[in-house]
Amino acid sequence: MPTTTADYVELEDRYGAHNYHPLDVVINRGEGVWVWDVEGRKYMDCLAAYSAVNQGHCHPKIVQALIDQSSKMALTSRAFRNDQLGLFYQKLTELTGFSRTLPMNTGAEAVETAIKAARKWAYTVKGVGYNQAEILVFSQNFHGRTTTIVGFSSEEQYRRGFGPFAPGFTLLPYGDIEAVASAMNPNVAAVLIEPIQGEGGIIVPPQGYLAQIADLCKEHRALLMMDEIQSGLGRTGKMFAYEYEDIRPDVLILGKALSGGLYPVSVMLADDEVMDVFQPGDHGSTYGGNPVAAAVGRAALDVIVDEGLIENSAVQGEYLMERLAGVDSEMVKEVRGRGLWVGIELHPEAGGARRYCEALQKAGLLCKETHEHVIRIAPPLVINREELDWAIDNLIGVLTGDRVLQATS
Ligand code: IF1
Repeated sequence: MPTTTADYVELEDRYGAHNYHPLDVVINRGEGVWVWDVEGRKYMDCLAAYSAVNQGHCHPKIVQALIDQSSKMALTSRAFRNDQLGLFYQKLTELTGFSRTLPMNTGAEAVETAIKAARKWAYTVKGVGYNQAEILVFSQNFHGRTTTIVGFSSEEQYRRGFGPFAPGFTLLPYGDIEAVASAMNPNVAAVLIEPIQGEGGIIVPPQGYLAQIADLCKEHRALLMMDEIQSGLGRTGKMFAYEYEDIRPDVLILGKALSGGLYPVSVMLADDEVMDVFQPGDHGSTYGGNPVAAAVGRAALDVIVDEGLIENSAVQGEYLMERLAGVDSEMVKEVRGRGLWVGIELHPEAGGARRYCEALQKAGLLCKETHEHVIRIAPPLVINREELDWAIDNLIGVLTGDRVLQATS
């Protein structure tokens, strides 16, 4: 039986696919913002499973929903109905204002669902010629790992070796409204965009950019499809990041924190005109909309609202930015973000963010770099001021000083 970190690492590396390069910390317990490794060390989780555990690890109310529902009825398939799905739909409509939900499991599946919806809407409602629909997407996007989705990634590594890819996507620079304006043409079915690019490096577009895209979409009758899988559900200090621009997309895609980390749950939301393109048999999923997912999803949404996590994200996030803005380190190029979602971009001379993440691990903070030079900070939204101060003190210690030297020597 494995017992040490090294044992577990060896076991994984011996039998698993090598498609990740994780930090060598083997976690076996979590509660709120904290996790523990197999050797009993305690860490603050500053990644929150890429925002899937906004509600904190193993939130008791969501755990209870999982236990209760999974011991009663777990999976019916959509060939039959279940008593949980309608309640989940209703909650989502109340929260978002969209009239309909289509449930899937992973984020990538929900994005694929939105792509299918946009294309079919283009042919059956907008009147685009068959197989001519175009979807505008953005460089540095991240929408998942399916072959269609990686086909329009601008990240060479996500694509290399996985072609041939699906046509019908036009890649534009992110943050450049002129590029969107000139790409618009009658065949454009939709614009698919992250309101803040997560994997791209916590890239916040210029204020007004999303609103201008929304206007262009209206003018050219294209759907605005917002991927809020990572940015949504409180992460940025609003329920949805698009609220910063006072707009409403035509399609909203959610995942990750929709289950608080307890289960894969994703959805595509839209109003009737778009959702009605789906007829029985057009689309589906064995697990999508199952009773456990529906019950867990409903509990996860309740926790975000009832426990004031959006407000906490806004308040603590502002404090985090304030304190980081004052960091006196030659290594830091820029600090950016919104709510409890912050990217610290380092100068190339810093030698990459990975070694800082390794140093932070030694200091008791689990962070993950994105791209080569950005440390991202995205703790569960249940974090309190005391915990945040502790994290920032350590972060500043690592960014400004000898802790990195110590850790990497
Ligand atoms: C991995 C990244 C983050 C997403 C947005 C869709 C999806 C994601 C905006 C797909 C997923 C993940 C997947 C995970 C790591 C992570 C990630 F670095 F890869 F890009 F968060 F920044 N839209 N993001 O962020 O959702 O199918 O995974 O449920 O290792 O691939 P999924």
